Amino acid sequence: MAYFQKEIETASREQIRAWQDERLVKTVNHVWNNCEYYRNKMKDRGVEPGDIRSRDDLYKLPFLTKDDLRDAYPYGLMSMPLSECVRIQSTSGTTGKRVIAFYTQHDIDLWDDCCARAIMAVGGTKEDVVQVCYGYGLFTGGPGLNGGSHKVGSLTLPMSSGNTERQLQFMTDLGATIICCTPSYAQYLAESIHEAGLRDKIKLKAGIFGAEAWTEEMRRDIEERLGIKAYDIYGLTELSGPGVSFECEAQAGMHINEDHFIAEIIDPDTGEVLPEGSKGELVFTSITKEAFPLLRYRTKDICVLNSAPCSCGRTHIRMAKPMGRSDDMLIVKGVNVFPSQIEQVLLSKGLTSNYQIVVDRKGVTDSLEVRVEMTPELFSDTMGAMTQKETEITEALKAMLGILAKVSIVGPKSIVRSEGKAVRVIDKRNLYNT
Ligand code: DLL
Repeated sequence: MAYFQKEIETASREQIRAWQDERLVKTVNHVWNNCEYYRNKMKDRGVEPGDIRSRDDLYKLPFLTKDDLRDAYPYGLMSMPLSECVRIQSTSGTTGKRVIAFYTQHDIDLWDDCCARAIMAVGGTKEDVVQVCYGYGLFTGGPGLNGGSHKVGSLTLPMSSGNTERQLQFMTDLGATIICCTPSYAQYLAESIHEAGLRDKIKLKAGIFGAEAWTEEMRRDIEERLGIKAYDIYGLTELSGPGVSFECEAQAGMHINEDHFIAEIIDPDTGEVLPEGSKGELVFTSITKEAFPLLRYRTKDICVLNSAPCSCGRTHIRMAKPMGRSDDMLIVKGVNVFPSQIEQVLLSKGLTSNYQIVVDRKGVTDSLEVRVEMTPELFSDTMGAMTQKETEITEALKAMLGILAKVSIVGPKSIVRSEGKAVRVIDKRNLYNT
């Protein structure tokens, strides 16, 4: 069993708790003294640094939302002088104004440690060749895993996203053993490897996939097609990037780096803190960041926490795969629909995860269409068999969602492949509003 920082990763729960108590108090004082935005937010809530003596007092602090971050753009949440900052990263801004996160060198060091833990948890060592095909640049995926891979001492291939032909060339010529990319791009790569007849030429043993929601069905599909173990990694730009949590060999939830982040689960409607094991919105407090600390940041990701001991020996609490963001949830005909539920049905019925969900509205009636690509096996079948498959999926979706969806099986390769985060939903109702 190999760890990057064994003493920290396997520390007792009491020790983790002690770090959290001490570091939370320090962070609260740090933002109070150095950031007017936080000071005002705390004053509005009637809280002073002296009121926060341990993590039991966390609930007293106000929540921070993405709107606060946009409001404070670009420097409002800075808690260090700009001269101490050495890097920015940024969100894509697809759901509104960009958010910029700032880092001191110390912040980057700790972030790299988190990613190094993730790489070693999947069996990575300095003997490995790590191919990073997350985007480099403002997106955190490339820089984060790159930094982690350097710390482990692995040979790092800083490929960035896209240019699939070149990815395959480096993968085979340099014998990459660990690949890091979005799960949707991993599927695209698997497809391309298969088509190019390179399956016997690759040496991959593990993949570190994250940045978007993906199902257990998709994991099995990737593992089978690439002959690897597929591990999940989670993070968000606001908190540093990938490596906030990561999966170990047990593949049973992602260990949150609790010496850097305190996690809470809240009821997204009332803000009430829920007991461990409840499903709700994940809220994070960073306790070691200098430039851009976040207190009680609402991620909008819906998941469950579990502090039961893990067979890997790590003691840090685990989070289940987020089942999607509360803002990814579609309301169709008044019913809540998560794209991940649809993906689960499609894969369980032997279809691909190349799918698109189209929501429209005629008058006052919503419609839901699921377009999914046929597999080569289905392709060779008769039209009758395809229609039968469509009916079978329609019924399975009805059972899962409670509403009727029109299922269209479309030709292979007719749905655009993604090199980063996949775009699964086309909500034409929103298009009419803009
Ligand atoms: O996606 C950081 C990242 C890069 C994570 C590479 C993992 C690997 P953002 O672009 O700011 O940052 O998006 C953050 O993506 O709130 C989740 O909704 C979603 N997300 C990230 N990882 C996962 C995951 C990066 N493993 C948002 N499973 C988060 C499900 C994920 N959703």
